Amino acid sequence: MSGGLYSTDKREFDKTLDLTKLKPYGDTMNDGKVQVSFTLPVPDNDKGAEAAKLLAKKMGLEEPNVAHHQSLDKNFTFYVVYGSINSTVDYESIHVQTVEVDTLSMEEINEYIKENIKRNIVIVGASTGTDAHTVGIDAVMNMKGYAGHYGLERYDMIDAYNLGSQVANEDFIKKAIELKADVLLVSQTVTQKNVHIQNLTELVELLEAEGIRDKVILICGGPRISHELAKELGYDAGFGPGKYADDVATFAVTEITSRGLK
Ligand code: B12
Repeated sequence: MSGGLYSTDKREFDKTLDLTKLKPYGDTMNDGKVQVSFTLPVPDNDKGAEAAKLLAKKMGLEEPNVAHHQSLDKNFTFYVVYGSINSTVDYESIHVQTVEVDTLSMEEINEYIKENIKRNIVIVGASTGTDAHTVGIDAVMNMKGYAGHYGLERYDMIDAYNLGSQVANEDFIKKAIELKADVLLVSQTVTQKNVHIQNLTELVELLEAEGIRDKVILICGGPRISHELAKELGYDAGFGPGKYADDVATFAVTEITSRGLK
């Protein structure tokens, strides 16, 4: 499968593809094949496999087939089930809110700051609330970076402070004020019972109460964070998987200049 499927010549590529009725692709166009995996709290036996199949049917899978089952423990079994779905979506009518800036390289960002902001900018980041996951915020901030993208600590024109994890919103704000932060980065990984929403919302409320919400660029990120959700919660931007320090820094520096915060 190539990117050509999604280009304008898509109908030349495959005459049966209708992007207004998009279905999963397994082996042939429009076969609707999907794979789901889950764990059931039952022993690994035929009855468990039948339960997995019935559940897959209830999820809307036609002709489900338990392709893999593996005992995790005496009373827990992991299943992989294949099947087809009939549902379609209209790909042509989908509009997604995304951060619309062309990502600059580290060198270009340093240059941009020198030319347009004319001083080092201060970025303070943390995993807040009870969240103990540090890998995401480290990926963005640590000197060594992640997946071939250097982290913010390596940028000459950025003073980056990574406060680590489980930082209370109040402490985060206190530190941000002390360090005269231009940009705040918040990482949220755990989403159980919507704790990320509560945490993120509380931070915005506290920043507003301190009267500094408008004076900083506020950015959140994490595996379940989209730009759309971030905007909804009162953030300037949100970044999820596949986004790195250069994406965040590009947004931050261009936003600082366009909002006249220098
Ligand atoms: C490692 C890990 C842990 C480690 C964390 C160690 C550490 N120092 O970070 C430990 C063992 C401590 C842990 C604990 C828990 N974990 Co955990 N953990 C993971 C795991 C395996 C990997 C997460 C990770 O490091 N990803 C790699 C990073 C690079 O990806 P990322 O965070 O998405 O970051 C990228 C982007 O999202 C973005 N980004 C992230 N943050 C930010 C911030 C900004 C500002 C920006 C711009 C971008 C950005 O940039 C990054 C690079 O692209 C995931 C499962 C998985 N495979 O994803 C579960 C997972 C996240 N954990 C989970 C859970 C449930 C827990 C616990 C509650 C388990 C428990 N019952 O105790 C505890 C919670 C502890 C707590 N108080 O927070 C669940 C979360 C489910 C949910 N929907 O909430 C997951 C998904 C596992 C699962 N399938 O159940 N965990």
